[in-house]
Amino acid sequence: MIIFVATAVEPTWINRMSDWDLLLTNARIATMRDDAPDYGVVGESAALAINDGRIVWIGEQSALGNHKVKESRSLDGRWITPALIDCHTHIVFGGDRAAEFEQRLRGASYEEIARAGGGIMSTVRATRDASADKLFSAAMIRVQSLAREGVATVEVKSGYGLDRDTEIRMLEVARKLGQESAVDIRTTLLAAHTVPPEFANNADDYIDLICDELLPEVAQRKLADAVDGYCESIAFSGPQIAKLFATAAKHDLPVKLHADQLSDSGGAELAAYFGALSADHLEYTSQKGVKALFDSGSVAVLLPGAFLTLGETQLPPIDDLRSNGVPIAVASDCNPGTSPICSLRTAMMLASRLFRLTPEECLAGTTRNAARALGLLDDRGTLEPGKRADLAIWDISHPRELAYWTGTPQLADLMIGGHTYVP
Ligand code: DI6
Ligand code: FE
Repeated sequence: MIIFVATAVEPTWINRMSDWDLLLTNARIATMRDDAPDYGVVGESAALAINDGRIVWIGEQSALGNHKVKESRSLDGRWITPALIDCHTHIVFGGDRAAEFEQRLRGASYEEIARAGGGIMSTVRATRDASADKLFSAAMIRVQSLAREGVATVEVKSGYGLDRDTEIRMLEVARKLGQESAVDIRTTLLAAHTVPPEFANNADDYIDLICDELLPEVAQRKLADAVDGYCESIAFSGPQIAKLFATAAKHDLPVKLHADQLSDSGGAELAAYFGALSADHLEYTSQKGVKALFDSGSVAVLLPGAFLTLGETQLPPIDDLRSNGVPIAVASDCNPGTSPICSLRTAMMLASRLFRLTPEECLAGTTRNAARALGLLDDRGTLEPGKRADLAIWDISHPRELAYWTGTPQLADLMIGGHTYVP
């Protein structure tokens, strides 16, 4: 279909060489650009044009010039935001931990369960026992659930294998999730999630195995986009993580860190020292850690699902992060132990209820800052000409509703790379 849209003013940015594939009109648009106030809202009635999967024009409809478009669609006043990005998940795993959930409700602590051989290790056993097909089909259901809420990019960590074969299998399954759905899956090697039983009291040797064998293989086969670790007294020490990160750098892999979740272990400083994309959790991060994150440009990824599930009372240093200008992201941390929450909208709601992030901070945290936490801000996370046309189209009257409601089917359309995706 060829439609000629004729209006008075020439737009400032036009792809003059080609026609446009799709023009969305009569929209409200929240660009979420950080150089614009108030959600980066564009006028009262706005339009957005897409060509070759990229945004080519955004502006007030009255500024739209004459263009040949293959298809034009009126959004009847619906809102467009950047598609959401879940920048921290563990959605590939075997089994579940519902029985532990009951034990915890009866009074057992996370640490007690872990020391009795449950906790992460029970998921490690179930994951080692699961076939790739089984891991894939269970994880695909989680990807689809996230996409039904407007999520177009999901980061997926390994870390429930803790041996060469299972860690590789988890990453292969994660890569396949990306191949078999339009959702973009970014994979992270988290072999340093906890010390496996085979290396009990010998965490150094396990780190050596990761650095000498697993990480080089993963890098060579391009199975991971980043490397993560868990810096905590129950997992790995600062020097052990430093060795891991130095090895990641040698293989040109960016790093991120589970930092200061249960105690101030200097995780934020360590992440910053290595120029990490992000430091995640941060409940116990000090002011020094916050300053270090600002200096390194790392994103603070807040995970209110784990905070809630663990019954944590120590809040991350939100005011310090804000006043120091550290970009804040929000993610689901979906995992069977500490955040059985496969819903980014729920994480947004929890971030505002538990951490008092404003709805705008929650949306920036699942778009612009989540993209930055994955090293993807040049490509997505805000609505700007040149960026990938990953759009969430909502039946809402204002984007503040996105951190307010949960469980309501407000997503009218999810576009990934310029194409509607129905999960
Ligand atoms: N921090 C967490 O909250 C999860 N991993 C991590 O490093 C816990 C994972 C689990 O309990 O299965
Ligand atoms: Fe996590």
